[in-house]
Amino acid sequence: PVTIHRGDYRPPEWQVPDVALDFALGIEETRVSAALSVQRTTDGPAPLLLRGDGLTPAAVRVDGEVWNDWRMDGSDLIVDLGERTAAVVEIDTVVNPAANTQLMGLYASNDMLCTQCEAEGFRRITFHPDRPDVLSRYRVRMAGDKTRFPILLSNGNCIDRGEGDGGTHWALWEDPWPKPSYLFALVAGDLVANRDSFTTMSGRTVELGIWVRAGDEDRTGHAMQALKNSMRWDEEVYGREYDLDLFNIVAVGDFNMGAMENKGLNIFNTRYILADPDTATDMDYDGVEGVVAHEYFHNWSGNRVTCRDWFQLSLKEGFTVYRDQCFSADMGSAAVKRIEDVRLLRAAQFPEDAGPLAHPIRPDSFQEISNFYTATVYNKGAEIIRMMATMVGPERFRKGTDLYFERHDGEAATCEDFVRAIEDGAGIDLQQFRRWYEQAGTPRLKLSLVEEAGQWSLDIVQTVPPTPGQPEKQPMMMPLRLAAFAMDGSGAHLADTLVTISGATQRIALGRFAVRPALSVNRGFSAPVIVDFARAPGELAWLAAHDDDPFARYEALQQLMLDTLVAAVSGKDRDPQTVIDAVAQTLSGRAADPAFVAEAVLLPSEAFIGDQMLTVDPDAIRRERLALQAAIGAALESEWRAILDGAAPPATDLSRGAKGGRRLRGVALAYLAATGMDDAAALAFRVFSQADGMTERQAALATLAHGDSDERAHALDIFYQRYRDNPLVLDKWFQVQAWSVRPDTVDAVRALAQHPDFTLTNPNRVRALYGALTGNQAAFHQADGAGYRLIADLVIALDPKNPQTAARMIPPLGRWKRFDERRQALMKAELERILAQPGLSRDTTEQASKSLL
Ligand code: B3K
Ligand code: ZN
Repeated sequence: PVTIHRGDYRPPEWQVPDVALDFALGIEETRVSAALSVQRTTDGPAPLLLRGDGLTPAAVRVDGEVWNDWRMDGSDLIVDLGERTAAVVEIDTVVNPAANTQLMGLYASNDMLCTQCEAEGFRRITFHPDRPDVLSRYRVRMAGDKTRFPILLSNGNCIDRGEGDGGTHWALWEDPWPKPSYLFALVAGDLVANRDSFTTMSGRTVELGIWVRAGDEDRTGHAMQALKNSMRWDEEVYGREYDLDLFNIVAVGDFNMGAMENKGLNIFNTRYILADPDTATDMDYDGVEGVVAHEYFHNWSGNRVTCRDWFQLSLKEGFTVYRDQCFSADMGSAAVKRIEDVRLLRAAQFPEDAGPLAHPIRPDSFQEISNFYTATVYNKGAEIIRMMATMVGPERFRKGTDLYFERHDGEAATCEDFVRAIEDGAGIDLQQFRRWYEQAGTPRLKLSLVEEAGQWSLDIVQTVPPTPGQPEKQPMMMPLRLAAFAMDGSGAHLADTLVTISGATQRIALGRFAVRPALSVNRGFSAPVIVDFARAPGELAWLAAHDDDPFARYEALQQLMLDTLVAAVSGKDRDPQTVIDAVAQTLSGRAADPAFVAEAVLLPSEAFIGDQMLTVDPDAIRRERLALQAAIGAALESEWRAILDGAAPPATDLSRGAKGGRRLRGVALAYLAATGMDDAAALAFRVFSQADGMTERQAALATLAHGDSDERAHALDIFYQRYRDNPLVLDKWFQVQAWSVRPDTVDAVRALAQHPDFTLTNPNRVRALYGALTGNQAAFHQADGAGYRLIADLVIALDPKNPQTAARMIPPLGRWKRFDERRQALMKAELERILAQPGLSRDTTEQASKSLL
């Protein structure tokens, strides 16, 4: 495979100011005629390189004449235009959407046609430079059968439509905004819309449409509200107004990712559009809101200002994730949102940064760009933007982003452009801060408190670990929010303070305290780092109860739980009483903020416990975590029962209080069930049966799925019969079984893969079953290697159909270095078995071979 390097970037030799596309639509055969008006940017002649993937040119014309000066270079088309500086190049291609199982380019999903072009899918529709720094105005004509495709959509505005021969009709769409090919979209199918409108800050009316299959329209209300809220929020917080008269969203059932921000025509995984109380959990609702916002925000951070090349992906993704995080924080509880974001970062990004696939948020090289839509580029990328915002404060950050949009509107920009705009607009020197774009690896801050004559200071030693290709690291610049409290009742207090860390070692004065102060550090997770700071359980418990920052209270309780669990796993006796008391104390505040309490009292995940250990022992972690869960469940039984005794808020009530109440009930049920009490299964079954919505129903089902009661089988059956025709809910049925802590889960997953409702052609279903398994640490790492084998079998079977989704299943196998020798050997053997497959995709080859290093 060819490795592409960031340093090799060269500007395009040809620009394509205009693209005209003509589609004759068919599920099994779609004919595409493309007319590219090209303009040379170089002084002398240069061949026109048009990328293709799986295409054959049926005809090539230049300025209306049949043209023979072209050749294929692999799958690309090279057209020799001689001395010409401009030309209209016309190319005809034919594609088969029904056979497109990769779900890149033009494909069929449930009898409709849709596209996915980011990053390099446009070249599967027609020949084109297909690089993000080539921006064009698009004019799209499409024609097709009226009954099969009553709805014809593309980017921009529909400027004409009419009837054709033989029961066909056509539509002509024009997008006035120049865009890169990855933002092109087309949809044709039998769809119905939830329509609404939005009046922008300057008084323009925008027609909004959310397009779904007939029968699903009643489940689009939440997405529509989220869209309107996002549009208003971007005006108020960033001064960004929508720029077309039309904004359409289409939901499709088969989709590789969450959604796609195509200009004026977002295409979504149904999972992030459809929601009603009977079928979607509160978390699903939040997912819809967050992804709708994310894609909408891309209209400015991504579309109006796009990326120069794919190494700059975090320019649009990191910034847009940061924007959607702030939006969701504003719509709900900021503290809970921050906890969720940090939990995700630790679960998905920290392991990536610590493993063989570690890369900077702006990678230096890749073989297949699809492999770089990672938690690092997205979520660590968002943390980097957040740090800049934290260091300069909201007003100055806004000046920086205003300058960024003003300078680069209509351009394909770089991460460097963004940093410079923040420097100039906000007035800050980010020279050293740029290392966050260059260096991979999670920085570690080792902290110690020192005292001299009653004056206390904090000593910080910063290290950035070596990562593949980067043996030596320089210290990073980061904002660290801290506070210090006297636990002796003297009232001495260092109030919330923001310091900038930049050295390998640094000392920070905390002030005068009679005894060692309780330090609250990295408040709000101001920097995406690992803090290494030994603290007594009593100090952590005190902070969990008294810190004035809710995120810091959460962190203190988590650290206390983590210390207790790690000690237990390492065979040290650690009395759970401090944890139990701290949980009880936190629970006493549940009336004020049940959502926060529900998050705070959850035990750290098995994977996160494993991340604290040199060699992960999945079985001991499972055992000790369940034991602590049972101890807390039993000790606080009356609290948990009291939470469950009250009536559940009606499922249609989506207020913060109601959602928080339901979340806490789910946690209470899990704690009670963990005790193995006689009535636990009956209790969970009662919650399951009485549930008036999916949040309670799924929580109860997941709890039952861990055990082996009769109620378990009964509930799974009821759930299946009730929802077998609803793909998104059926995903949950697969998922809860793959999450189970039962010892036979790997066998269960293997059996479920043979279930008539399981299919490899739907990425949601694959993730629901196999993705859940890789998230189930003790099951995936089952000592005999059966979990590894199952995932490798999946990758091998899926790769020929959908390499992008197959390759995404590999990273869990790449974490072998963290496990014992036996497991290491088993994991590596599976990676090698994958690599030995003939005809393996570039996606899977890159992930599997890098995972072995
Ligand atoms: N920009 C899309 C990513 C799609 C990439 C698929 N290989 C989703 C998003 O981040 O909004
Ligand atoms: Zn995005």
